[in-house]
Amino acid sequence: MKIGIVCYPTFGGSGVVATELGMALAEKGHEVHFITYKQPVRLDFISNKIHFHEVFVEEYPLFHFQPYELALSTRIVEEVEKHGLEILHVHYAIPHAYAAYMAKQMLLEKGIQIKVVTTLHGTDITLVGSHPNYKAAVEFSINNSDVVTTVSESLKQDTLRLFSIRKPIHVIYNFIDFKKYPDIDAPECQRNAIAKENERIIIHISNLRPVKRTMDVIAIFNKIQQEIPAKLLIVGEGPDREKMGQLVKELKIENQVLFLGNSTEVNKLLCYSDLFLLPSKTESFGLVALEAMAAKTPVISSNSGGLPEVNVQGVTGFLSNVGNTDEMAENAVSILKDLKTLKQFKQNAFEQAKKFSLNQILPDYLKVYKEVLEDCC
Ligand code: GMT
Repeated sequence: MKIGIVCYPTFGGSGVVATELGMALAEKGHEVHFITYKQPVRLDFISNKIHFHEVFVEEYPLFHFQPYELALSTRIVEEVEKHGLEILHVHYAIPHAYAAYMAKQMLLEKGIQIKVVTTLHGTDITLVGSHPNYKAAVEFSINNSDVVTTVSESLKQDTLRLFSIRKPIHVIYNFIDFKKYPDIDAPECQRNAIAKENERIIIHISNLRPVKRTMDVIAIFNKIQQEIPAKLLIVGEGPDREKMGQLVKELKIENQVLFLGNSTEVNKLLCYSDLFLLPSKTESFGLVALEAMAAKTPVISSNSGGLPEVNVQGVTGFLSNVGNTDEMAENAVSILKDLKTLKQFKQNAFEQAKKFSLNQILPDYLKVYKEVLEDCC
């Protein structure tokens, strides 16, 4: 198949899923074309099966906002014509599903059919998409996609609750490529580079936005480190970075908290981590929690959105109400306090992650592609 993928090329989960999917499809022999404004950060190889087409938006004095959707839909039309793409798989509805719809209409005028698959990822529905400024356009572009998928059952229910949707929604969970996860015992997994023998390593990875409740991350860690010697790794960059640094200073835990910035190799940081913190206000799936579990790292999370579909209470970690940092810290200590318990949680997390392996999930996307093409013309 010849598939165009439209996504955000940044560190956000939707871009990561889109990129990993594209690379997996190419490995299976499909021709994949990424169409976006920058090379996706997780795209670690270009081959004759993987192509990247950059979308340029010209500056013009009249434009207060650059018309990205227009440039994107124009580029889609060009690449579909040039390469004979059959499917356009857009990740994150805003503005990708809208641009795809426009491109599809332009192509129809030229007698070319393209099928549009839209994958909804989370905030495109829950936070941004349902905002009155965007709602009508998002609803229209979902209803006019040929196939719609969500990354969790919870996000499907949110979509049905917040919009008037006239078509079936397929749940296709996010996935993990286990090939990319080094074993805890592998030589490159150097935990002593980060922590002393008696210290537990706790980690949080996100784009440090308010929705991640980053202040809760610090508060939970502060309580844990009063009970158990520990280090906290903060991976990512974002608007909350400064506030987090300030709180760390106020709590006088600067020596135990390491801000590492963005990383393209989170698997290498996760391999020696003992616990992952994800106290988010809303989380449609929590790909990063799954990535942690694939690296045998149990998860302390909130119970919002799709997190209960990934993190299993008392088995792979614990889930608490949003904001209940006392309970989150208590649960964290109960996992970390003795090595036997920690080892069991690590193993459980790994077993649960296997249910979301690339090999299990990729066929679901291939089935959707096949069906949408068969339904063609
Ligand atoms: O909101 C983010 O942190 C980024 C966002 C994205 O789309 O780039 O992540 C969403 O999609 C991920 C991949 O499907 C999910 O794992 C995240 O749970 C989801 N984020 C939220 O719902 C807040």
